[in-house]
Amino acid sequence: MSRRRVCLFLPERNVDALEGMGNHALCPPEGPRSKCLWLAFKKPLTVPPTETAKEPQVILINSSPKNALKIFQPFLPIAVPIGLGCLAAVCEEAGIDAVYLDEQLEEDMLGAIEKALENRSKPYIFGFSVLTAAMRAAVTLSEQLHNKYPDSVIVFGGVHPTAVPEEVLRYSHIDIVVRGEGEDTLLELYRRLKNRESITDISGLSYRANGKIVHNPVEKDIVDITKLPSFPYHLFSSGRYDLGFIVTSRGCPYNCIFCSNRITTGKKFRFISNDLVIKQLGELYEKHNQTVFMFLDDNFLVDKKRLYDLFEKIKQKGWHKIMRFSCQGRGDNIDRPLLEAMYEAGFKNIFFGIETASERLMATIKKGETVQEIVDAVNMAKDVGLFVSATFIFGLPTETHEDRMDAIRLAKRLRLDQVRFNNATPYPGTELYDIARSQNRLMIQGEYDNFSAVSTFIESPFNPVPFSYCPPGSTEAEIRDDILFAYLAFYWDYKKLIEIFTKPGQGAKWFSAGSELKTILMKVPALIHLFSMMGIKISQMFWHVLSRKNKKLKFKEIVDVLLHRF
Ligand code: B12
Ligand code: SF4
Repeated sequence: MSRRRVCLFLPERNVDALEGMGNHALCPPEGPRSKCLWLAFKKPLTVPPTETAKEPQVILINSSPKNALKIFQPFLPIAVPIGLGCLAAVCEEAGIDAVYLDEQLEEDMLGAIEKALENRSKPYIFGFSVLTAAMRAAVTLSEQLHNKYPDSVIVFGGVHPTAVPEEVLRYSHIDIVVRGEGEDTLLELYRRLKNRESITDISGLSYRANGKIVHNPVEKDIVDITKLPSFPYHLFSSGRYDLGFIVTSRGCPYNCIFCSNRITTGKKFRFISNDLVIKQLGELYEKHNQTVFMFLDDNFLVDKKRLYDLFEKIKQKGWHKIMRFSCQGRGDNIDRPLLEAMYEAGFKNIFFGIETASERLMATIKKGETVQEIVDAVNMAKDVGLFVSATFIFGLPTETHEDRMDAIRLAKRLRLDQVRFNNATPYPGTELYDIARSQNRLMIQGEYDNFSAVSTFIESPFNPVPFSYCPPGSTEAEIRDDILFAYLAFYWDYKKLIEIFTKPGQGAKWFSAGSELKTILMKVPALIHLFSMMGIKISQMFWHVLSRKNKKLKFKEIVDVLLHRF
């Protein structure tokens, strides 16, 4: 029985007759012969039908730019690539022996892949997990892999490819984009490629066919996360990752204009069972010695019933005495009884996205809550005894210098424990992106190389990263100075600085020089470098004010900060 050979892009056409031609006639015009997915799997197809064809080898790659956190790199734990982990879990469950590699860990990624593939035979499916900041790294590596293994299939997934599949498929070496949550799609894609079946009708897939980019509609927009396997922490237990995290839900019903969360995980809030949460915490405690956990859910506090039940389960285990938890939440989801119950269950840290002190801006960014609601929530959390971290965003549409000064005053007044001041970044797929573009103020450098919400803080003073958006009425230099001024105003307090060093596990894990003396001592050179760089950046800010290059930030405001009068 012979199997029909099909071009995966155009399954209705029999391609037997085309074999031996220089360029596959059915391939997209820009694609050379090696771009043809059918030819990619040609070798196994030519084995006699009685022999079993070789299974494709899946290689999942977490893309990451080198030295992503710049001067802060030595002080931050390496985060487990959660999306890749979720895909790994379903591969394991389905019996697919996939390879997992993380660019955050490898000095020579290409070499690491070659090594991993030494005893694994073709055909290869390379799956890249890509955030916006990692797009350049992903394009570079995938191109190298395509050149080295021209008969492989290259698949991109994650928030960036989901937001801009068309742009991603501009690169002729990238064959497929998987849009949205990838568990079901990856398994289906694997099954079809393995069985030499057409992939053209897979939900949520984008690909090139006949010179055009086709976007298959998404039939089922979300994955049923209650049916997913447990997160595969064992795959990340090399000691290099921070395993103190758990994700218990997906989806966010809100509409914040700067946020790209909904692009992949959708608006419907869904959560896994509390029994599974307890099972995962138990595994992390017993097998991986973890006691400090961050609940990395977009919106942990949405469903109170599930929370009270979870708190009870944690207490029944006695873990509230030995573990410490943190989570992020919205002010409008919080009330005092909830905070007290959290605290009792071991939740000692909470993180809020405050974003702004201006009700006008809060409406502009469509957060769906008021500044007052967040202020009330922060005050309650402080009263209950929680360690409170928060972020503000500088450079929002219509924002003024005064709005930014108000935000700094609010951060100080609220007695927040840790604060981060980010620069507004119009990530693709967000409403802020559309606003920036409509204002003709979207600045994309290279392959989104300048899309970093934390660039002002982490960049070197000698190599500043140009902003991707700057609202009318403010200059980039003014916003950058205001961000540095905000950090100075907030952290010009020896108690806060001491706390950063003495309580490294505290807060949102934004900075840790280590908890043991030996680790801290080893980081002394990096600390000196960090302090010098921060010192230079703050001096630059001073100089802009003194030389009147920046006329908005006042010398008096700096003096007030230094004298603790701001
Ligand atoms: C937890 C979290 C973190 C954690 C851990 C991140 C990590 N390593 O995964 C920490 C705190 C470290 C972090 C840091 C940052 N984060 Co973050 N983070 C999140 C958050 C809230 C949840 C991530 C998560 O668990 N997602 C759940 C999984 C299931 O979704 P997923 O990762 O998208 O993966 C699914 C699909 O995309 C798809 N998929 C993914 N890869 C692939 C690959 C293939 C081959 C296929 C087929 C499918 C596929 O299938 C997966 C499973 O369903 C997301 C928001 C969100 N909801 O995603 C933001 C988010 C990813 N972070 C974001 C940002 C910007 C950052 C930072 C740059 C911080 C900052 N403010 O500047 C840093 C840098 C991170 C880095 N290493 O590059 C942005 C990314 C925006 C963008 N367009 O790139 C997001 C979307 C939030 C936002 N503000 O909009 N983050
Ligand atoms: S910022 Fe938070 S509340 Fe707003 S859309 Fe994103 S996840 Fe939801």
